[in-house]
Amino acid sequence: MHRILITGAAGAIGNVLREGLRGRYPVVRVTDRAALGPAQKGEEVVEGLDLADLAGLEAAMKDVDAVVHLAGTPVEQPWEPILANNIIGLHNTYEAARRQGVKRIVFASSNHTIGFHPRGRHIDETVPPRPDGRYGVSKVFGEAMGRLYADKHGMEIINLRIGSFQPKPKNVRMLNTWLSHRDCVHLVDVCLRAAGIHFEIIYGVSANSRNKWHDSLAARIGYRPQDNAEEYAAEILVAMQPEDEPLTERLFHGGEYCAMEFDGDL
Ligand code: 15L
Repeated sequence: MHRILITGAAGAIGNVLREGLRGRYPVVRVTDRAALGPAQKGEEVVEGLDLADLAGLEAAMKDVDAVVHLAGTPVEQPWEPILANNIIGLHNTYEAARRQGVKRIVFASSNHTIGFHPRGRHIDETVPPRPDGRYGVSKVFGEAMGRLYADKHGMEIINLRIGSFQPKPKNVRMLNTWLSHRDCVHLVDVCLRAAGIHFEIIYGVSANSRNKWHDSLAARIGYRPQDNAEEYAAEILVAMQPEDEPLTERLFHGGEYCAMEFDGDL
């Protein structure tokens, strides 16, 4: 792996990965439509790149071995930005990568692809999607695009269903779903280096005692998370007991995303 590209490098996860992966690969190219600051040693910077710009994306993918695709709308939003960034922009990203012969994409998918699965149950990567909003639907679309480009074009795709990427867990749900910064860097690093990849789904979560998401690949490719949300349990549970969580949030893996605009039956 000589040159990797991180899209959305100015975002929350992007910043941490930019910092954490620097020096681990000969060249780390970073893109974003926002400002990225000066290139550090071993970096190439492409600023002002919008996902609508297929030609620009193609240029940014030249001589790239693997893409970590973070760019897009990262939260629940109205349909228009999700359509532009996570549907059309996602397609442009895959298409640009294919045209430039990029071998691997590590895609920032989300736990909101499976948000409406009941939280009482442990789940793995084979459960059917149950998105909890437009954002979740767009991530299911992103995973399906990866499936197509793996099967039709032989690209190597890993979808990371990221949990709650935070410096530390902030509420009861995150005792299950937290992904620490250093575990995230380590996870993306092992995904970039893993051998024998075709199309995979991994849950992006730390070594939380209360974790309910399991996949068969992460440990096999060397993911050894170091952080456990349980260290913060006492401080979180002083502020809020599990039974104080709103019902819609307590019942489903997607938490507050399930509660948004909810008018279904429980
Ligand atoms: C995500 O995918 C979102 O980007 C973030 O805003 C959180 O909602 C996170 O998941 C989570 O589930 O905690």
